[in-house]
Amino acid sequence: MSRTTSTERSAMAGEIDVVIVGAGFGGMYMLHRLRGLGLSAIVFDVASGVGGTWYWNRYPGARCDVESMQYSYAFDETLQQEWQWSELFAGQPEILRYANYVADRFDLRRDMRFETRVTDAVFDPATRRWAVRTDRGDALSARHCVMATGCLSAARMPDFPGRDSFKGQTYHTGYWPHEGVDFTGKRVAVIGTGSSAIQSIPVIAQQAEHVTVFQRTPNFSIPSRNGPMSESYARSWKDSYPAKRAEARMTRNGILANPLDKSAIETPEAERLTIYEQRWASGGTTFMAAFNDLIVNKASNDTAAEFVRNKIREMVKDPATAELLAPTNHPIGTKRICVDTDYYLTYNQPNVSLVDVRHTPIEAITPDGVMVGGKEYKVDAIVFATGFDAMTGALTRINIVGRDGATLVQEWEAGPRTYLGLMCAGFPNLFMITGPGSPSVLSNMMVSIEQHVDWITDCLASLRDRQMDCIEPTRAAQDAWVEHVNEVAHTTLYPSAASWYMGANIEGKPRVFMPYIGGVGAYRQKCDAVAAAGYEGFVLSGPARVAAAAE
Ligand code: NA7
Repeated sequence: MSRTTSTERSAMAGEIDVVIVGAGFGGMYMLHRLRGLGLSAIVFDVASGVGGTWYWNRYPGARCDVESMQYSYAFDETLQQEWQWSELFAGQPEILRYANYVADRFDLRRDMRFETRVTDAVFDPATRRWAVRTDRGDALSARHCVMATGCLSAARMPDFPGRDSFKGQTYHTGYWPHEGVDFTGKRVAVIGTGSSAIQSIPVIAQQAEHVTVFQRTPNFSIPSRNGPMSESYARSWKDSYPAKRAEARMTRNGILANPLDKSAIETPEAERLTIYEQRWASGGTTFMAAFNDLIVNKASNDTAAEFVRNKIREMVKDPATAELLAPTNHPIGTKRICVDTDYYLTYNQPNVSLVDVRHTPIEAITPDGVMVGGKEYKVDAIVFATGFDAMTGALTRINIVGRDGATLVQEWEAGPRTYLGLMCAGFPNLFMITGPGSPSVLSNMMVSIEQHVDWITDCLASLRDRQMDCIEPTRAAQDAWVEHVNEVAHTTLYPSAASWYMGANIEGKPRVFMPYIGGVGAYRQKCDAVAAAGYEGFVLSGPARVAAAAE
């Protein structure tokens, strides 16, 4: 006998409490919490399975740069006790297995519709509902929409002249073929040197006959020191998970990193170098927690940047290649710092070469390769490791039309504007998970996702208790928050880099620092205070009030 759930019955009737867009970690947990409230909810995703970012980014070497013991759900004690990570930093296949395990464990798939793209979400002020359409012809009426669309999910492919003329295979790291790629005996071009390239190049170079890397901007990368997860290390976390998770939630970026509360520049050089050496030896992004002022004081930052540049010079045998790989055009950490396994050492291999395309940009893709400065680099395959339309791209690709008929694209013409990165004025009942204006990509995404989902769940429960069904931020609250986000960003060195945090990787995208840098701890307190004050900065309304207004 087949069971008909409340969500299925609602969906058949075309009306549903919540449409969730995205079946990554945000959408999965959101669905779980909404079920707990007894609401009907349905999740749509273009992918054929759960996992979001980890569904798509299957490129060789794809790995999380946050430690496995910290990059995992904390909402269920049994789950966090029973799941066993095999490595200190989990690779993409293992994280995807984890996502699938969670989906099975909480029976999430029955309310998920895969291979379905949400194309439109249009708010109807008369009914206070969202009309949601998909590319499969679904038409639903939802009270609320939750955009769990991910921050790095809209892949960006530069429009090089002649791109379609290339006779070999092309790949984007963010859309890697599920069956994998065998580069044995192939000449491979990799365009880009961001995190995806830095992780994939050493692995591709183990197989390929030759790898030519086209670098426009070198990035700082720290060795991950990845290795097998020992039973005792996992135990040290699991024995005190609740306390450790609670502590992580109040940190700056949601990661326990033993930050040193000391200025780099005020520390004597010998001691400073010892501290950097210790951080380098332990590896990972927590390198930036070596001192407390690396991201606010240029002189301090310079000491860390020079330390890493010297490491690159030590590791890379050819001095010219080493200098090309040593970043000098942005302070360390102001572009997302990378974490690697043998990235710099790979350039010592005879089958790996580096081409500088900063001063002489890529002119064209030819049928046989890549043309730079009149020279054609002949290759059999091209890997585009060229990044994403970060933070806003996945949202603006959906036709989202708000209360007054304006689209989200129009509202965000001069840069994204949100209240708390959670909602946008003019778009009632539309929530974003880790939206611009929240700590999002500057944090351990799991911590931020859980905080947003919990806040949204409490908000919907509170609306129901008050017999309200509509919530929207005021423009004044939104303006004040946007101003605060900018103000805090400009107390740091972040805006000095042409990063995807600033929208700088997309032609024509406004240069606005998008994530909130005040820290996940301070941010959580702010969100909680807003809720405790009766959703300060939001307007709550319900059927009675709307009916009265219409009379
Ligand atoms: P990133 O970090 O945005 O890197 C993209 C790379 O592609 C970067 O090196 C770019 O150089 C390069 N790029 C982009 N367009 C071009 C053109 N036209 N010519 C040459 N090079 C180009 O994306 P990733 O996927 O590596 O990483 C994204 C995040 O995922 C990462 O930060 C982690 O959080 C996980 P540029 O710097 O723009 O000069």
